[in-house]
Amino acid sequence: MKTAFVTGVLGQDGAYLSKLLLEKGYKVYGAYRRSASVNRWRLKRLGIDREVEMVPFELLEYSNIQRCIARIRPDEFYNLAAQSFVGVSFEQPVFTGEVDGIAVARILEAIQTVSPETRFYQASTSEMFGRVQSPTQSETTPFHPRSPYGVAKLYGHWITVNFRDSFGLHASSGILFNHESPLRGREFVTRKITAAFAERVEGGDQVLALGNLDAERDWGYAGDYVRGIHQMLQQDRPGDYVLATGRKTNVRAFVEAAAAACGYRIAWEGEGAQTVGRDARSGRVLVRIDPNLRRPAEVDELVGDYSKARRLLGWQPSVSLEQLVEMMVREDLAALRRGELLM
Ligand code: NDP
Ligand code: GDR
Repeated sequence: MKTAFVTGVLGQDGAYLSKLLLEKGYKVYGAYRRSASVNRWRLKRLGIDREVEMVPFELLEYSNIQRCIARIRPDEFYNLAAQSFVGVSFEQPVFTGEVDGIAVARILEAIQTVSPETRFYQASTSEMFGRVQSPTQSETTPFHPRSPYGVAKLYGHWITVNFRDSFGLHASSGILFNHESPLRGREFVTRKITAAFAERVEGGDQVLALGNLDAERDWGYAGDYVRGIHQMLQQDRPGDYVLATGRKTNVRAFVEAAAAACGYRIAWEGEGAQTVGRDARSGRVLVRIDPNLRRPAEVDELVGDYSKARRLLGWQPSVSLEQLVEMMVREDLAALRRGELLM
């Protein structure tokens, strides 16, 4: 039986990847950080909370990382844990640098020392491209990160490449564009939007406050992306791969799609910070702008070129943006109708 060690197991990708690995017959060790209230809602939602062996794990503590790896000596190590919120990284640049950057070196150092046969995956990101220099971004596009998060992840990416080149580790980096799902955290804009509209339908009266409506992202479905992550570690040779859909959409259009899935049509009025989105039928304000939600430096547009992954991994996305929005709204509504609070 193959063994996999998944950091960030309680996050969106950790949950989907663990489910996939269990289906493939792996023994899955799920690494989580200790806290007063550990929340396994995603694993429960996928029905796998009893199947994953949970391991307390802290990215900031080298001895803890080394002990875990020495004890388990996993065939595959997926490093998904991170301070993953770009906005927060402007408030916590040093912490983000430690967790998303330096910690990757800790893990690689520990693997090299106690389990050099372990295959390693690093969760890199399209945020490393930042101020984009070409219409689409691939593995060869130059990087120019625009946030402390992007800068920290760039260190994580290069240290992965470096340990591969220097010590021959089977270490791969997945440069993943935004991927979403019903299990996405509510602080990210897609889920913030679908959850807000679902709550409206169920009688809520909160106006949805957003920052920059013009940002363009390449949004895919997380379930597709974890398939690609797993495939990267099944290759004879390690490498770096972009996973994306090749299509970009702005935040405004995502709002309209989520509203439509809930039976609303948005009528926009005003400019910039004065923009509001009304329900075209009743005239009620559904969306407003909160300038505090804008970032000190923004990534205006991203759209990925995943041809390398298609060619070498046979990977391609299977869920369109319309299907994704529909799926997220449907699950949010279903959870509310079961009487659950949206997480
Ligand atoms: P989430 O934020 O949902 O999950 C991240 C997990 O990391 C959380 O469970 C968190 O624990 C854990 N974590 C944070 N800090 C530590 C720490 N110091 N020690 C141990 N665990 C820690 O992220 P996603 O699942 O969306 O993303 C997975 C990875 O992929 C991240 O590295 C992210 O940066 C990267 N990525 C994500 C993309 C996306 O669109 N989703 C795109 C590209 C890259 P807790 O539950 O306690 O908060
Ligand atoms: P991102 O995702 O920063 O791309 O990082 P997020 O959903 O936070 O933002 C996407 C875009 O929407 C704009 N935006 C808002 N964002 C949030 N969170 N809240 C708002 O109210 C809001 N209004 C507008 C943002 O400015 C941005 O342009 C995600 C994370 O998963 C990272 O970990 C990952 O690496 C990248 O995707 C790829």
